[in-house]
Amino acid sequence: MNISLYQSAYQAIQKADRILLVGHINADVDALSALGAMIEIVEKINKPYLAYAEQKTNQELNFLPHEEKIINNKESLIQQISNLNYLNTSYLNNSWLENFDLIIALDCGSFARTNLLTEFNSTNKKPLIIELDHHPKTDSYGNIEIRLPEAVSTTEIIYYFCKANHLSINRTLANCILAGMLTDTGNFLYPNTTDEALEIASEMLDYGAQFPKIVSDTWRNKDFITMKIWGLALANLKINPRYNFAVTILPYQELQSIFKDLAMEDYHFEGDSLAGFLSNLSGVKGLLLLREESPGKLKGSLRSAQKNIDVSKLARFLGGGGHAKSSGFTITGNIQKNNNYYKII
Ligand SMILES: [Mn+2]
Repeated sequence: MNISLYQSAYQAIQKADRILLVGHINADVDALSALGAMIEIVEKINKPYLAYAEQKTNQELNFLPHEEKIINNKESLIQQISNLNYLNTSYLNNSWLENFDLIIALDCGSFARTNLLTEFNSTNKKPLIIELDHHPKTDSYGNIEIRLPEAVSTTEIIYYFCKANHLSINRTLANCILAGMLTDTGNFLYPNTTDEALEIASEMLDYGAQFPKIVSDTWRNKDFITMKIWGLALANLKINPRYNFAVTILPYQELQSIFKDLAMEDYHFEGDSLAGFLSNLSGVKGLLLLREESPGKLKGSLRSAQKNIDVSKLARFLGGGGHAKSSGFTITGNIQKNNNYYKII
C-alpha cells in the first residue's frame, strides 16, 4: 500500500473548499457505497460538497447510507450549487464546474463514466481530480490516481484510505465498505475474491457492519419479474462448442412480452447479478449475456471463472471495458431468430 498517496489525497480533501463527489453513470452498489463512505468522511470534517451519479436508480438501493444525498441528474446538480454558499455565479454558463476545486471520482474506469467530460474539457479553471478505482487502467485522468485493480471493490480502496489516514471506521463506513465488497464479489463467490477482502470484511463486522441485512437488501431481493427474466436467459442459454463458450440472449421483444404479461412498464434491469449467476455454469471458458436494451442496441456482459481467460480483451475489442473476469460492452445490431437460433445482423 502506497501510504503517502492516500495521505496526499486526504490532504487535498482537507485543503479543498468545495468538493464534487462523483460515481459512474448507472451507479451500482459499489459506486453508491463508495459515495456514501466519502460523504461520511467529508461531512465529518465539515467540507461543503455535492454528490452526483447520473441515472442513479432510486428505489432499490435506498437502504445504503447517505443514498438520499446523491443527486441523479445534472440539472439538479447545477441548481444545488447555489446551496454551497459560494458567490461565484459562473454556474449559470457552461463552466459551472469551476465552482468546485476538487472532484473525487469513484469507481469510474474512465473520466467519461463520470458524465462530466464535456464540462471538464470546456472549463478553464480545472478542479483537481482524485481518482479511487479498482478497474484496470483505460484512461489516465486523476491528478492523484489511486488505482488498485486487485481490490475487489472501490470501497476496499476506501478502507485502505481510512487506514492510511488514521480515520476511525464507524458503523456507517463499515456498512458502506462491506456493501461494495459483497456486491462486487457476488457475496465472496466470484473468482475475484481475495483472502485480503475476507479479512477486511470480518474487520467490518467488528465495526458493526450488518452482513445479513446487506445480503438481504442486495441479493435476496429479487422480484417476480426478475426471476422471469432469469428464466428467459436460462431458456436461451447455449454453448458454442467451437470455443467452449456459453452464450445467452435477452431479445427486446421477449423482454417486452414478460413486461406486458406482468403489466410492468418501468423496470430497472439488474444485469450484474444475472451474469454472475449464469457464470456458475461449470466446464465453459466463459459466458456472454447479450441483452437487447432497445431495438438495435445490444448490451453484452462477459464473465469467466477460468484462471487463464481475460474476457476484458474481447470487451475492449468491442469498445467496452472492465475486469479480466467481468467486463461489458455495448454494440448496435438487430437480433433475428430462426429455428431456435439467434443471429445478430
Ligand atoms: Mn466496482
